[in-house]
Amino acid sequence: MSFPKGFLWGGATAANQIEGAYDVDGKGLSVTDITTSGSLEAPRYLTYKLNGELGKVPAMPGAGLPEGAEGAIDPNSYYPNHVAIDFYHYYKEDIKMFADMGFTTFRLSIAWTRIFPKGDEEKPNQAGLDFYRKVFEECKKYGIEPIVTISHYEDPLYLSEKYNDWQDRTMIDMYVKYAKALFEEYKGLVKYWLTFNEINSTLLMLSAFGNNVTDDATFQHAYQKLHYQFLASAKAVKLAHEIDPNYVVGNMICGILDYPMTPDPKDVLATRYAMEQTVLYCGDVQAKGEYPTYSKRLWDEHNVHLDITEEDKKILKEGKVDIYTFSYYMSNVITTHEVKDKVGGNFAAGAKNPYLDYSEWGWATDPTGLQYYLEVMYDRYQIPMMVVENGLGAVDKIGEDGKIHDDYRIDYLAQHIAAMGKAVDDGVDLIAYTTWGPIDLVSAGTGQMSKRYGFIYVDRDDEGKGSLKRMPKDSFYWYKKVIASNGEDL
Ligand code: BGP
Repeated sequence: MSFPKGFLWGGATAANQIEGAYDVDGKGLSVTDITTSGSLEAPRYLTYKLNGELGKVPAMPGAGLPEGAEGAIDPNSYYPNHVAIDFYHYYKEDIKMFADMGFTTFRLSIAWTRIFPKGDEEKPNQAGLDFYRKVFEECKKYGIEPIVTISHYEDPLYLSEKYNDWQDRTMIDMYVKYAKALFEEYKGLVKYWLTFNEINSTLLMLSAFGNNVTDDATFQHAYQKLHYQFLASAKAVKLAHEIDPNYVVGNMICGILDYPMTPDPKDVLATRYAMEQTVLYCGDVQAKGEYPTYSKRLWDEHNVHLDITEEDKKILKEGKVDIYTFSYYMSNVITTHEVKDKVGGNFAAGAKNPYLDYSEWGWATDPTGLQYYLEVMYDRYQIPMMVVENGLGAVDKIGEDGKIHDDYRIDYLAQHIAAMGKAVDDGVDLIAYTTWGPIDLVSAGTGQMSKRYGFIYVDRDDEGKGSLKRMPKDSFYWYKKVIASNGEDL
């Protein structure tokens, strides 16, 4: 197994899940700032005000705020993203710890509302631009190459409400204005940009993980949102290359692999259809620059009508991504038959795979699936790839000796790195690997801190209590060794 010389090793984060400082230095409210905490058993809520009354609605796919409601912070609710792990003030210490592990890359997102607080301003908020410049300069001090996600589920609340979650073309202009400000500001400091984090989650969340959403209106909303995001992404790619030909721009897909539960041809076809809707549709538009032939079936299935103009098609063709990046945590099982053995958990409810183990959150551990995904998608798109999220969320305990022996995380990551190495040996042009959560952070799905991913433990619990003290786990020293050996010594 041999990772190429110069392969980028690091970890991935998102602004809303690490920074905190949700209302500092001019930052505006993003949708995550009105999202309460939840758990494996109970959903996170969006809190709002309607006719002067506070209310809340489950933050689930297809659920928006009630008509006329405005997102609002309920003083009696707890919002984990308001402080998160306070990376906003700890960034120097955290980046130093990443450097101590030997990171050569670090994936983070820029909070849109630090740059454009409401999203419709003409000029960017300089304090926001200044913060990320300091972060990137800190990375460069250690030879760490940033991979920057432009939008990681952090839409400005004002825009989200005004344009009903990307239901208006104006959102494209708002996004491109934001991306332009970043491309101009960080020229020479940043090389890698990702346009939208897990852009396919808009569809994935409707039909996978047991969320069996079926109403046409929700699918119309989802496909329309995606059409405008595809255009925004394509315009950003083209603009990036105009501003700095050295910029490399990628998409970012939530790479959930589906397997048929039985060899019944109906299950095999159903699995292909599931993959097309949840993973291939977005990857094809962004990496091939056009809607795939099966789009018509997907739209007809839910009576979806999109306003796709000839100009739109030209934009998509001209804005194909340079690299294909994705997150990989688990695989799923699809069947047309009755499911006897179900897996529970958040985002993972469905037929259980009898050949795989599952985490406390119901996510299957499937390193072979990662090798398979890499080889299938490289064959499909033939552009360089990055794995920009992969990790094990687990309940880590501090041992009697005051240390955290997370050998289960070492085992999970070692298997997945070995699988990537096999894909590389099979010819896949893989250029980077960033584990999800190099440092404990707020879970997107549940808002918990107790679903820990990090090589670094952060003293903060699900109720927001703790000193925020950082502490290396056993995996911290293991990953240092992996990086030093360029993936050889697992
Ligand atoms: C992905 C998101 C990340 C991260 C990850 C882990 O969907 O891109 O932001 O949250 O999921 O999921 P969770 O945090 O729910 O464990």
